[in-house]
Amino acid sequence: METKKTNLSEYNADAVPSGKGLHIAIVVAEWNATVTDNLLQGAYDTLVQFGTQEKDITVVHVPGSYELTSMADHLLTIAPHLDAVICLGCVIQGETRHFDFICEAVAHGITEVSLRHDSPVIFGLLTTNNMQQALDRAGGQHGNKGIEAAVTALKMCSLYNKLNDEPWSFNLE
Ligand code: RBF
Repeated sequence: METKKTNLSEYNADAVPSGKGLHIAIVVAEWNATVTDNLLQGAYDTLVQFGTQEKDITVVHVPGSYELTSMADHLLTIAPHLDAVICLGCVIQGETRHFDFICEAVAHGITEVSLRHDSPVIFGLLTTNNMQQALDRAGGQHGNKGIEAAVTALKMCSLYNKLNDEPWSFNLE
């Protein structure tokens, strides 16, 4: 069924925490690069818009979405000061079962990595039936999931930092 809302990437800028002083890695898959380039642009621009310095944003390209997880894990192991890792990729349904295997592996993998390290790892994987659906969500009529991934990263960094500073305070307003 067609998504009713047209732009799913609308957000309240006042509710987005500052990205100033944060170190963030973006891991992006080369498969379906027309789509993932747009996701990367959306995520990168959003981080800069909210104050993250360009020198503090590390972009790492991996061959395919399947490699997102191992690279996120590796980066957090060698650079534990990273405040967040954003994973971006695009898997498009084909005639064989690769779609299910890759999507499941990435979803479980990202959850595992985020539990193994003390920094949020953001799931920015498009899993679509065709290229048009992917383009619609990578700067097209349904917004840009890269922007949403960056906003989620900023919100999660803020939550982690607040709780790390004051672990017993549950009033996070
Ligand atoms: N990677 C993607 O990021 N998106 C895809 O749509 C995609 N389709 C694939 C289809 C097949 C049949 C195979 C074997 C791989 C595909 N990959 C895709 C690449 C995958 O994520 C990974 O890079 C390779 O399987 C090497 O580990």
